[in-house]
Amino acid sequence: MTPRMLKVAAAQIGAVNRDADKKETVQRMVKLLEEARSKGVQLVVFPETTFTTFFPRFLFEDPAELEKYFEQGDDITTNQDVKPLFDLSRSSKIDMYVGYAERTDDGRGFNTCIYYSGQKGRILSKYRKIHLPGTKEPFADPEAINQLEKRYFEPGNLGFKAFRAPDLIPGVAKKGDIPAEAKTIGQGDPILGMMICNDRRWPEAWRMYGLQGVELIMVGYNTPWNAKHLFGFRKPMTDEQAEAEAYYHHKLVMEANSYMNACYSISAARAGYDDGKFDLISGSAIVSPNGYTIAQAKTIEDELVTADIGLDDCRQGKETTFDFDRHRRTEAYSLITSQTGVVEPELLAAEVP
Ligand code: CDV
Repeated sequence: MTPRMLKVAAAQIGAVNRDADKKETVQRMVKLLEEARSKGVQLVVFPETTFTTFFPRFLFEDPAELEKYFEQGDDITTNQDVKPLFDLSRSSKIDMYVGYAERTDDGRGFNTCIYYSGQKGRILSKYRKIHLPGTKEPFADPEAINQLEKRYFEPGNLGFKAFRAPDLIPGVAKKGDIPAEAKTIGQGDPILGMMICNDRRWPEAWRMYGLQGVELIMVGYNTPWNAKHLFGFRKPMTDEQAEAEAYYHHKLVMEANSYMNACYSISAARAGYDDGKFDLISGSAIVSPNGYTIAQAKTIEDELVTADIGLDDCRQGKETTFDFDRHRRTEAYSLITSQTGVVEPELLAAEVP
């Protein structure tokens, strides 16, 4: 059997200010893609809403101003400002995950990412963020950092759909090579899944992909470390503690969920201090199916984080501890899809016999 090896990268992007020129930001992405090409990388993951600053932190009174942060149309790959990135992906034959704010042809707004196949020269898959954090209305406190994703985006309507990426690994099994009744775990073109930022904190999202045999999850993110109104004020913290905790939670969910679904993951941050004051963690990372971080960003700037990964390593978990077929007990999981919020057991009587 062909060893299913891949060289992959997270392309972390540092600060992008509110008034940044989109063409210049795309040039920063192009530079990272050129570095990826020089290192023989086959697949690059860029962050959430990569082309602009993370605009949902602002309230826009002028719709025309808001629109500058969206990419218009169902297929953005020929939009003038961003086209150079897709042209380079195609000429270099490097596949990409890219996040952006999508304004559809019929005027709807989504927080979206696409998987663009540099091999095929077209979009292979699209995902729209399902777990939108934050609020619709700004916080009353004028000092608060807002997260108005519920105002600007609809929850994603494309589900969690895994897909196979063709031509990334030569010589793998194709349809017809293996009898239909044979167990085909760990063969064929790589099975990929996409999430966006807050989705990575929800085990349901990972399990949806896990159930489709996913081998590599890609996630772009914008995570502030000091948005107190958003995270709550449960205990006083120094800035150092708040920052350390935001990193800890990011690493925790990437490692734990990669392990529990026996898949690799790549996470790519929009990092740094936008406008010199809006903090975002870095921590772009590549995690193994055993839950170990095998490569991680060292800076809060533009940085390419690379690793060689062997997709066959997913088999150990998928065939043993997390062989879902043998060990899952769906008859005990009905609350997960029938109930959204928490329903606690009733309060106890004053005296419990
Ligand atoms: N862009 C995000 O989805 N950010 C959230 C923050 C706001 C909690 C995150 O989960 O990182």
